[in-house]
Amino acid sequence: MYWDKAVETLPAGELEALQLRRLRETVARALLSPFYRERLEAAGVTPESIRSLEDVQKIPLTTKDDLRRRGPDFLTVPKTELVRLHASSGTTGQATVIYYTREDIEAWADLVARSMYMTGVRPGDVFQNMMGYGLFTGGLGFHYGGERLGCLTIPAGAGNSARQIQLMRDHGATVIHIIPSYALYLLNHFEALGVDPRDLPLRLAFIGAEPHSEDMRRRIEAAYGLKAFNSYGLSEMNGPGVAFECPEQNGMHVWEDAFLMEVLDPGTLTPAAPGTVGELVFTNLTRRGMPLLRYRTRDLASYDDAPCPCGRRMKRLSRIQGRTDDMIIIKGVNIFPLQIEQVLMSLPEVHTNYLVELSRKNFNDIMTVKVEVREEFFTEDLRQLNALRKRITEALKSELLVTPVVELVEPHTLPAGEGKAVRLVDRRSEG
Ligand code: DLL
Repeated sequence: MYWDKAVETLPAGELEALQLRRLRETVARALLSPFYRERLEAAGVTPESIRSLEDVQKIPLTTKDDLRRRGPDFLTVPKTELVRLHASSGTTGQATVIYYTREDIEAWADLVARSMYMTGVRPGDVFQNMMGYGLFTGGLGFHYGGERLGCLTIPAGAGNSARQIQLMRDHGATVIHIIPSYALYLLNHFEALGVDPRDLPLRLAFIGAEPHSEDMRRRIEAAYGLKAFNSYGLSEMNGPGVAFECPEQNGMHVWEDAFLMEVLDPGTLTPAAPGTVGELVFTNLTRRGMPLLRYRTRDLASYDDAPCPCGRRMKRLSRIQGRTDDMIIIKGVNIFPLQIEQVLMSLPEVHTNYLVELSRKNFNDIMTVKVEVREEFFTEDLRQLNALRKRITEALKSELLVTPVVELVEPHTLPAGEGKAVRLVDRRSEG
């Protein structure tokens, strides 16, 4: 049940002691980098000044902008000790580069293997990794994890849907790693080929890298006949394998022996209480080549520190509710795209895809939600379609408190890809 029982079940107090020791070691290491030498000296932070975990708050926060501007200044080893680099997907602006030493790659592979093992993957499983190989961490991160665990690992990569299905059938994939929006999209190809994914030996899936709702997970589980686990990570903290769901499927355990997590009130930047949504801030506790201290992720979530029936004490993270930078403010109301998804995916008539467009007319913000409707509900009868459109509008309005313009479109007409889904197009600056 445990990949590393001693660490995963560390009793109260011992985990914190380990974290404190590693935090001080990391501060000492970070002082080897030009960036943190400047920052920490200016703030008067030394390893000795960190006497408790709360003292982490003495350390200045690190932002994506720091990484963009000063990238190589974060290195604590000569470049000759580096064996890999990855770059963030850059969904919000220019990409940032992360460098890894050999030990960093090994430690990362171990965390991913631990995550996979926790959900029930075992040596001998056939693991099809359907994420982009390359600068994105989702592909190679899980590839090394799968091999480490002892799976027959298929480096399928992203896209090429017909081949994905062929590979699954030919090699009897039992475990898949897939972007959730692509998992729903791929169902169209299964249907076209007349193959029912439930007839395949698939039993587990890892879905992550983009926000998705509980209903979306249940749809994927039902359509594929498997259990799907939420997986969270970001390039700046290696990539995947930062937090992962256990068989309870009730929050993602943060691997706190490797990452010190803070959840901060986005306004005051002071610690948020358990159960309260705040911005996630992470500090590497084991990284060698490029340790980051108090990295602001911009991701919003809450945590639960109650013991989990699985026996792990490590805190559990809620679903990522959104990012501080993807919040839509419309008519003064704050809206996260995930709220829209939650409403849409709970309606059986809604197909797999949707798109939110913001525009401006006469100084008024307009939110248009384009919704794909399942074939069987897309009738020629205008009255019925209108009734459905009204129902969707009402459902969105009661969740969001603003009234969107809902447009119903036929299945497969909205743009869909193999990478992270684009759910929001903001044209307000054009109008
Ligand atoms: O997406 C790492 C990853 C790969 C995670 C594969 C899981 C699976 P980046 O490209 O740097 O790294 O993007 C990181 O994606 O800050 C979140 O905003 C978002 N994200 C990642 N996982 C989840 C998730 C990878 N489970 C950014 N739910 C993060 C919601 C997620 N958002």
